Amino acid sequence: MAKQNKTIITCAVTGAIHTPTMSDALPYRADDIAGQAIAAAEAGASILHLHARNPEDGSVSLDPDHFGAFLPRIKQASEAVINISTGGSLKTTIEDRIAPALGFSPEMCSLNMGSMNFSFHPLAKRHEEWKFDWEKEYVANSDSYIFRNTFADIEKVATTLGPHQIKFEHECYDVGHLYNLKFCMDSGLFKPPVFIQFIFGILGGIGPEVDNLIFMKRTADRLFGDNYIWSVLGAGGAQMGLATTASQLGGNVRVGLEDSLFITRGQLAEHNAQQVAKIRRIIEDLGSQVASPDEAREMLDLKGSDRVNF
Ligand code: KMH
Ligand code: ZN
Repeated sequence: MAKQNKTIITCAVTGAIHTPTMSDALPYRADDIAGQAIAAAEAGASILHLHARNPEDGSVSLDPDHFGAFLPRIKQASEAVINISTGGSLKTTIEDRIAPALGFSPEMCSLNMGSMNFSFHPLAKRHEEWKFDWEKEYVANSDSYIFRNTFADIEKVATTLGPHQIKFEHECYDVGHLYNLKFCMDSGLFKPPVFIQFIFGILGGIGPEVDNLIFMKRTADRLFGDNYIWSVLGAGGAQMGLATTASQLGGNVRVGLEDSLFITRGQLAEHNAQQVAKIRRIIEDLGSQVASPDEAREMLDLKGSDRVNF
């Protein structure tokens, strides 16, 4: 891995897994997404990973107008790097998934590095009453969902968005995804240093054990040498523990309500910034420093916020 002195905190503000019934804190209106994103940046997040939601019912949206309702406000109020998801949701094509990043040309966007089961159906059993009609079916039906990210899809994202100097957050949910990334790099699709998000604890991906984190990192060291920068996302209850371990091993971290609705076992987070403040406190208490947005830009070789399209 590339040597680094400071820790980048990414905050993933709302995502496409959780639904409004699961937590009142999950933002889905533009005001709330913008407000929580700005507060997360003030608390120490240098990258904001963003999905859009339909403001009427909180369902996942790829409508550029829904992104356009919060992106300029966040940019105006914060220096943070904006990263737009290309993950989509249960029923979206790769073209729909690319469209928001293509239109807004952010400094970063996500790129999922393999097809897989991606399920959160067990969450459907936790609630009797739902705030909105779509929620229960959306969550329950994720047991039949294949998260499609074929080599052709990956190439399409790379060749459509790469020319806009958008840096990818390579989402790797299992060790095979690192080999997919290596293959793509060897084919010339991505330039080093690549930014790899090691993801643990999604049902369908590798589990959230420290052994697996070490395994992923060792494998990435072998495949990419100094040509990569890494970060860790632990889903659900694994969030803070794995982020702490990653930061101690010289990696970067991702928190946010997309990945976990909790601040500690059994207690819902009040907002995204609470999770950012907690991991920042841990990182600093253990003797490291968090990277500012401009330091993150330098580490990741980003194009700069003056070259986005919002
Ligand atoms: N929801 C995370 C586990 C994306 O947006 O492209 C992974 C993610 C995918 O953030
Ligand atoms: Zn995401």
